[in-house]
Amino acid sequence: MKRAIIYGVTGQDGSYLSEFLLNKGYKVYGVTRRSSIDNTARLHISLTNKRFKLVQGDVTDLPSIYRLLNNVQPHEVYNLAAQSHVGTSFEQPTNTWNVVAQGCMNILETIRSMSKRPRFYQASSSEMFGDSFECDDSDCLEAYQDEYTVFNPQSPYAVAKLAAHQATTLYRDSYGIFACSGILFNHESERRGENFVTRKVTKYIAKLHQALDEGGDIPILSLGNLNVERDWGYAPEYVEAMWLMLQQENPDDFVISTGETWTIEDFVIEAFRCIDIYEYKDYVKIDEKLRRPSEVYYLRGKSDKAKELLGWSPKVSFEQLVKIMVDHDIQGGYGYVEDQLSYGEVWNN
Ligand code: NAP
Ligand code: G4F
Repeated sequence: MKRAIIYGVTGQDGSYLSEFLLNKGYKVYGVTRRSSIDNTARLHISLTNKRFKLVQGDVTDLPSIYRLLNNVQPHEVYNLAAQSHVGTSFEQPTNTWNVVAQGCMNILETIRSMSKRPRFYQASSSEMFGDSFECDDSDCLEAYQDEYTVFNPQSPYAVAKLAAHQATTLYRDSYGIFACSGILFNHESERRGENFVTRKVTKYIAKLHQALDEGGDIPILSLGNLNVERDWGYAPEYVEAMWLMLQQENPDDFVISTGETWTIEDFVIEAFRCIDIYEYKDYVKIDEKLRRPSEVYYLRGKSDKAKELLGWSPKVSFEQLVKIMVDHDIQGGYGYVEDQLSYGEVWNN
């Protein structure tokens, strides 16, 4: 039976990836850091599977990584662990660096020291492109980023992600480690963290819907820059691409994206439309404090390489994505089943 370790298993992608790998027949070791309160809500499905084990660990703690990898002898290691909020990285730059850059280096160094080395996936980000893009036409109407676009990071998060990305390439080229970086563009879902803009909007829509339905106070939504453009896909589809990268004959890096770009305002309009409101401006205020010191204004990924070599392409449209998230938040909860909790016990490695 194939064994995989997932760092960052309690996050949006980690939870979907664990379900994906369990469905493929893997034994999955999901690493969770110590928390004062239960943080396994997104794992409500994986926790019911006997092939899923929660393990305590932290990517900033080299000895625990060394012990876990040597005890489990995994076939694949996925590093999804991160302080992944770009805005927060301006407030906590050194913590972001330690988790994202040092954390990746700690895993790579452990893999380098092993006689039977697992394959390694690094969660790289379209944020690394910063303000860079490519143009195929002179008007540059369809600017995009792909595997050949130069990186020019615009936040402490993106600087740390780029360090991890380049370390992954270096360890692949220098030591022959089977290491792949997925340069993933924004991907969202009903499990998205609540302080990312899409989920913040859909959670608000659910609150507004309830207030309008039940006659309570009308809440106001505070947002920052609405003109920024993002390429938003659906997270469960993106975790399949991570796995596909590690099944290739040779390790490589891939851009994973939808190829479409939308403004934050487009997302807001579409989310309000889901509850039949066609003028959002009555409900939204712009808060200058939510703007970032430095912004990434335009992201649109070209994932032709992934389509050709991995056979991967996205299926869920922008409109479907917004509807999935809004409907979920209106219904509320994760469908969490209380008696599944017993498997949540942490295995001390
Ligand atoms: P997420 O929901 O924020 O999950 C991040 C995970 O990392 C959580 O499980 C978190 O644990 C864990 N973590 C944080 N610090 C850690 C530490 N010191 N040691 C071990 N684990 C730690 O992020 P996501 O959206 O699933 O994204 C997954 C990865 O892809 C991240 O690396 C992110 O930067 C990258 N990425 C995401 C996107 C996107 O659009 N979602 C795009 C490109 C790249 P807690 O639950 O304890 O906080
Ligand atoms: O949802 P966001 O916080 O995501 P961002 O910054 O694009 O980062 C996400 O995607 C990256 C991939 O490109 C990942 F690497 C990263 O880990 C994360 O998953 O913000 C999206 C945009 C930004 O331009 C931000 O300035 O929305 C703008 N925005 C406007 N108002 C807001 C808000 N963002 C947040 N979080 N909250 C607001 O109120």
